[in-house]
Amino acid sequence: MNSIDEKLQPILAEVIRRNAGETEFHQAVHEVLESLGRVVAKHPHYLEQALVERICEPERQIIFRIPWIDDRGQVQINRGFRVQFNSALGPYKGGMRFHPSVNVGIIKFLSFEQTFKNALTGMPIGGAKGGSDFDPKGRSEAEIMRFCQSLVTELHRHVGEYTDVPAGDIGVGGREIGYMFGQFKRLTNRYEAGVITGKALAYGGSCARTESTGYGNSYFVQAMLETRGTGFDGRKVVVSGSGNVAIYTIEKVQSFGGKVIACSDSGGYVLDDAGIDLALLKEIKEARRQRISEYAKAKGASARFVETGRGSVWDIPCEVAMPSATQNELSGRDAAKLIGNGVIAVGEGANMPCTPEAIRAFREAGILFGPGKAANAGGVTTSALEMQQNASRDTWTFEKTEARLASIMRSIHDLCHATAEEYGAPGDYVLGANIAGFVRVAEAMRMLGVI
Ligand code: NDP
Ligand code: 2IT
Repeated sequence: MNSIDEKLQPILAEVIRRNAGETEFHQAVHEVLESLGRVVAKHPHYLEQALVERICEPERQIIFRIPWIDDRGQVQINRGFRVQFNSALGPYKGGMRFHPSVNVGIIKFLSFEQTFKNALTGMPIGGAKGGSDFDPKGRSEAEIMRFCQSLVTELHRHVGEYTDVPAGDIGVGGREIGYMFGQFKRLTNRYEAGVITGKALAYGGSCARTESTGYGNSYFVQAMLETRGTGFDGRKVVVSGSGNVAIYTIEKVQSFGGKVIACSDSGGYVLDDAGIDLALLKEIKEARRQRISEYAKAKGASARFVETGRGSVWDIPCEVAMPSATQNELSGRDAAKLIGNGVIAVGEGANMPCTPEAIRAFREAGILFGPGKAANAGGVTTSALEMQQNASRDTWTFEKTEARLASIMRSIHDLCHATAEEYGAPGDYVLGANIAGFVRVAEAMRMLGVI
């Protein structure tokens, strides 16, 4: 289950050599290649025309300087990235991340994952990701705006409705999308709504885009639970993070009857045995933009805050775990703890939140495990629905948009499930997602010739 076919080993070796030090990218490629042994054994033609080698090499990588002036009049320099990984299925598509940890290896792993995720949705979108090492924490509204404007002053040359369509990710929400679209519109003198997604409803956004990643992961986990004749009702759930994905995961899980007892941010986690008070969480995170510790302060004795370093959110006993913060946030040790505490399902809301050791532990223990490229595909799915609405100059209702999201999440689940079965690994969603995503991209690439 966990070794790479010998025909594929040289491809991983070359990826490691060519992308030295980019450990997250190596990790993501390793996981996909591990799944492909069964495909090339059954269909050796995928080894022809350096197809797998080409799938592991980004089509284009853009790195640029972002100069901007802070509120004290000092010049600040950040680095901007856009990795346009694969456009076999449609224009490049994927979010922008603002976080001090961003580097080319992280953006490369994210855009590689995005390529297969987008293929799984069945929508006509290729894979990309971008961002900057800019840290939005503690920055004023005016600084955020100037930074976004400077970033787009370069990025606008590389994006477009038919070329590459950015969106949000960590540190990039509705506010930043607005500033980026505004600068794009000004520089190009075009009201090209389809150049970016995650827009507000006031200027071409889609209903349910804000909610879609968290809602989508909840639908995916619900579908996995149904394969074992059960659901969320009455179950204890732990969600990590307290950003966009986490908040709307909590909202949907609660509506399914699950009880979310904890969530977190980089400073620590809060445990609320009565169930997370979503209105308070939204007020603290979306309106006041404060730390999660404020939640426990507001709740007094009924909630507990545990600082990072003094414990992990994964120590809390639960039946469903939904990591929704960042890559490699759930270790092999955390997985062992969750399994010991009786977890039955894990849905990755974040991209690659579980380490390879954690994934191995979950798979070996027979835990239902929804990998990010399938489970968190609801966000980009709704982005593609936003692009459809923009292209047809139409606006759909929330109900219609959410119904399409729910039905696409069901199709992604069923595709991964059926593919795992077809390749002799029933219930293995990692294998199913990697193979199904690969086959869609590879088939299109074969038809397009060596490009
Ligand atoms: P947000 O910026 O809204 O929230 C991120 C949350 O994760 C915050 O609570 C943040 O805490 C925490 N976090 C981020 N980095 C770290 C870190 N290094 N250590 C500990 N905690 C951290 O981002 P999103 O909710 O949009 O994204 C969360 C995850 O979901 C990411 O992996 C993203 O790639 C993925 N994703 C997002 C989609 C979307 O549509 N937005 C779609 C699919 C996947 P703090 O505020 O303290 O930094
Ligand atoms: O990781 C992701 O899928 C996203 N951040 C959303 C990408 C998008 O284009 O909506």
